[in-house]
Amino acid sequence: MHDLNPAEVAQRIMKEVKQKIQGLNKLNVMVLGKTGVGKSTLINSVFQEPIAQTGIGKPVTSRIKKYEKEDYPLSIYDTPGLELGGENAVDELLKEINTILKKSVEKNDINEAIHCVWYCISSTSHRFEESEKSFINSFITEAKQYQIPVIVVLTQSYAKKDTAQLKAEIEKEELGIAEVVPVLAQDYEIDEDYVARAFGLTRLVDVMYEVIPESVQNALIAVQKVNRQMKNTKAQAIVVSSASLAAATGATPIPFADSFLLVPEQISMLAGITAVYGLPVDQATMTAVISATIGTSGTTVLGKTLVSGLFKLIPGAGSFVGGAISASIAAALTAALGEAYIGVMNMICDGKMKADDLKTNEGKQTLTAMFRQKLGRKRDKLGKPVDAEQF
Ligand SMILES: Nc1nc2c(ncn2[C@@H]2O[C@H](COP(=O)(O)OP(=O)(O)OP(=O)(O)O)[C@@H](O)[C@H]2O)c(=O)[nH]1
Ligand SMILES: [Mg+2]
Repeated sequence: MHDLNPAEVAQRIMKEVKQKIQGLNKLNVMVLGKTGVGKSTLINSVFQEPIAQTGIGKPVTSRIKKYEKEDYPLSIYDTPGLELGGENAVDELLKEINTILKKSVEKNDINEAIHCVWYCISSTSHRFEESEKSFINSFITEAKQYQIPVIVVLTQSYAKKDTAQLKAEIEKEELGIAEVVPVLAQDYEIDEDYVARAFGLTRLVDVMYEVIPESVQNALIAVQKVNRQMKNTKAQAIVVSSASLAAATGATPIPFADSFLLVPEQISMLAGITAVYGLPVDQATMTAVISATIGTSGTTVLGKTLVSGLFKLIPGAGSFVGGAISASIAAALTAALGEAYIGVMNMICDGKMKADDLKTNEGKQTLTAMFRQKLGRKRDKLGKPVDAEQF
């Protein structure tokens, strides 16, 4: 059982990635706003999986559709094609919204409750229309009662001055909105020479993180694709705790041949990080990750590979005595592996690399070099870097 090869380890990791994602509570967001303001564009720009684009929305009511995907911790309630004209139609819609909000919290299930409402207003409308004001006013009372935060998103904000004015006008009303967040979800071509760049989505995700229940924060980190800092911070926290767990394992001097004892912490760490970034990493890619770091070939025993000299790269590893792996070496190896993997995740997010590239020699060399560089960092006993580098 001790001769785990990279493919087997990778298989375990992939299983654990799935479990970690399934273990997340489901984040439920309701998106309101008139037709054409950019709700779908916003949803598809913020979240990793284009669920509102490809998913077939299930009609919840005549005007509200719910989008979700199996084994994915996100659902979106959307109001496609909504017009705010006609008293009756508006009253009817308000009733539907309130019923959904009410029902969602009355189930007393975090996976069913609506955690946040985005009310979208297009910045191009220039003014806060009376109809929108009374509409927000009507459902915000209800939402407050169920402690559901409402964020007003000013979409299509390519003219910053107009947007700032509209934001101030809305804030003046003191409607009880969590925040008014201006965004441009996608770059907007004003003319051939001038393109307004997308902005504001990071802020939107930050505001959401603050107002949603703590128990769905991890789902938000995983499903959003615009706030990298949020993912990096979470991934870094996973590395720190895995490294200190590994230190605890390594603290009892164990023979080198047994250093595969580190594996469970590392498996859990790589799985956790993979879930945080939400990138499509398959088993073959994960095998390559293992091979390029703590293992070298399909037959290498992870423990033995450690013996083969990696620890020489670790500052202070000379203190290693009598065929035992010290707590600090265990922590350093784990931390370096995690940091290198975070580095790769970021390269993939930046488009500098594809997950598939890790299967090529060049990709593996990039990762190996990154791992070695991380091994060379100065750390405390629990694997926490003491230098200024970010990860
Ligand atoms: N460039 C750019 N175009 C946008 C942006 N937001 C919306 N649009 C455009 O505005 C149009 C309407 O956007 P949608 O996202 O379909 O609007 P919607 O609110 O979902 O509309 P309904 O589904 O009809 O309620 C589309 O042509 C989008 O491409 C943006 O941030 N940047
Ligand atoms: Mg739409």
